[in-house]
Amino acid sequence: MKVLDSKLMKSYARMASDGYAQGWHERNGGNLSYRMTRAEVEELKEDFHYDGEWKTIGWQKEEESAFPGLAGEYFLVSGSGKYFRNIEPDPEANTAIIQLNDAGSRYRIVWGLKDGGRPTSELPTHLGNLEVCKARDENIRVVYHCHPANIIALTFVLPLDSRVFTREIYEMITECPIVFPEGIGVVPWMVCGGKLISDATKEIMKKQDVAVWAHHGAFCCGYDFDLAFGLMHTVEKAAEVLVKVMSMSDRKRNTITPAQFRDLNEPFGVKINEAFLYEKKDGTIGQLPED
Ligand code: 2HA
Ligand code: ZN
Repeated sequence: MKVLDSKLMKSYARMASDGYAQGWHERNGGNLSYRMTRAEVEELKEDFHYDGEWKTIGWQKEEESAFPGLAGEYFLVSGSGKYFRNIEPDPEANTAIIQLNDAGSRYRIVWGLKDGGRPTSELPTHLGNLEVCKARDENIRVVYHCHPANIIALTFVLPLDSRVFTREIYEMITECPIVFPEGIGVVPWMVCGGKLISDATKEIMKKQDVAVWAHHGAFCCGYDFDLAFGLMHTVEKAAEVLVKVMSMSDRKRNTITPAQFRDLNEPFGVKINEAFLYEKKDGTIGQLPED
């Protein structure tokens, strides 16, 4: 089958357009990667070419940038400098399918980027995340990065602390702790595309499905495009409510209490991480547990 006719490419491109429609992908902002199943590779490989050069993965020395947990696997990724709004009209120019070598230390393009180019500048972060996510749950295949305005806005006013960020977001929409009971990790400002930010994000993704990058955007993972998009959408919607609340007051008159959050565990079959259910003294927004 042709990649362009596949359900995989159609779902990938639809997610790119949905993210663009949300306003999360100004210019070339954001990137999206998908770890293909064996069945998808089998179905599409008649459309692949295997004459591409094996290239090093990023900023690091080859031995430092190996992803052995992903050796030999195939990924559908967005292109560096490409615009999300152009993916659905022309996937072959704006995305690529890459294969990693047997050491997981180099990649080659087997499909796409037909007018030239490289995979996303955040490729090492995507592969690092996909590797740790696969190790904790083999079904996680999607890693998504975008620039949602309300999440970014909150990184200027909330303490850059995973507990505070998670708790404040949780209080905004009841569904939040059910959708991401392990909460949100927060990475302080760092140079994007670099090793430091990649390592920091990977540490978060070992346990959590969402990582906020201060003054930049967010990363999330999921089993499929619906879940990854839905997760980002949920976090950003809650962030929007919090921005509205903070625009009206620095204090909440009413909110969801820790005891009420615990009441969600049983009916929804989740175990909301207790680290986020600390007691607060009053309705002040952005309190640390030790405040
Ligand atoms: O331009 O979003 O973080 C792509 C990015 C880099
Ligand atoms: Zn970005």
